[in-house]
Amino acid sequence: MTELDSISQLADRLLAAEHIAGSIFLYPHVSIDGDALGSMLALANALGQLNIRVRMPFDEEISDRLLFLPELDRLEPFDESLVAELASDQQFALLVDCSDSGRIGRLKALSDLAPQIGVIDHHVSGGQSGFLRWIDPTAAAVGEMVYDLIVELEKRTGRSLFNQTIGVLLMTAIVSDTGGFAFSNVSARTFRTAAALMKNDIDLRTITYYLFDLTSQERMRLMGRVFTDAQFHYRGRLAIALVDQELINSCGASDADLEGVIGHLRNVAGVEAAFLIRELPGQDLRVNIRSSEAFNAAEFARLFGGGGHPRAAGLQFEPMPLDKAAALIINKAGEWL
Ligand SMILES: [Mn+2]
Repeated sequence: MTELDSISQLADRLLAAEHIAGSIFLYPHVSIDGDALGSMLALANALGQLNIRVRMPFDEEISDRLLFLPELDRLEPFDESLVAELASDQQFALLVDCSDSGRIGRLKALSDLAPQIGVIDHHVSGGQSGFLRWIDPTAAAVGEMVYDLIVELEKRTGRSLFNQTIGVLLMTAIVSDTGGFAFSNVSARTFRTAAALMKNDIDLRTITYYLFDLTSQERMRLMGRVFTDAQFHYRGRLAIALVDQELINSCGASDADLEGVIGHLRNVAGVEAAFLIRELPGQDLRVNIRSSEAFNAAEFARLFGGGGHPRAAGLQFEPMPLDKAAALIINKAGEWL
């Protein structure tokens, strides 16, 4: 099936919803990000303008970085006790930014009951959920695909659907998945889509501030301590930072405040592999790895039962002193560098 067929069939199904009892349910992946949330809410806004009923049961805490988004009040708090009642109103389930209902958490119990399932996603690999699958790995974000889908809906209905709300939501989706137009997934299409969205009077700086720059005193203190104490080995080719719960607590910070730390370690000139070893609240240790092309982080992680991508991977250790875990990592990595 070609791209054109996929988008066309999905548009057909969405527009048919008006004449079928019940609502369309949208499902983002767990650990929701700006792309999944922005794309989902934008599509819901467009469909709402066409009198197509959309519901978004929601089962997560939204990160501070996404609380600036419009239309968050359209999300419905989900509880397993609501499954039967919600299912009776569900005519179509659409997975957004994921292609496997195994990635939507507890909501799978509800999506499994849908008479039909569809998928809109840009990840290469993934599961096989859904009979209507539109997967475009060339899209930097699902936000680009939802933009095309809304254009298609405009063509078919003769209605004008883009507005500032959709603009902010889709721009957030794209900015989020491209690191602010900085990653290698950015294409000419990404900029064409962004240029079209900008016509809706978008405040790009507000989006980038919340997504990337917003910080807190606690997080700033924690990062200061972590960077000050980071160790470098093998003439600066390996960077490693250790974080225990006591350090996090003494800064008044939380585990989530370590987001981004590992990227900074990897960015240090000369570093080929960076490791962040943190103690989790249950005393297990989590190791995040970021590397340059010279060091395959996923293969390294697999040595210890972990996994991931070639340049970003992770593994977990049973409770043990941080120093001991660091020695294991440093010694093994030394054989690779
Ligand atoms: Mn995405």
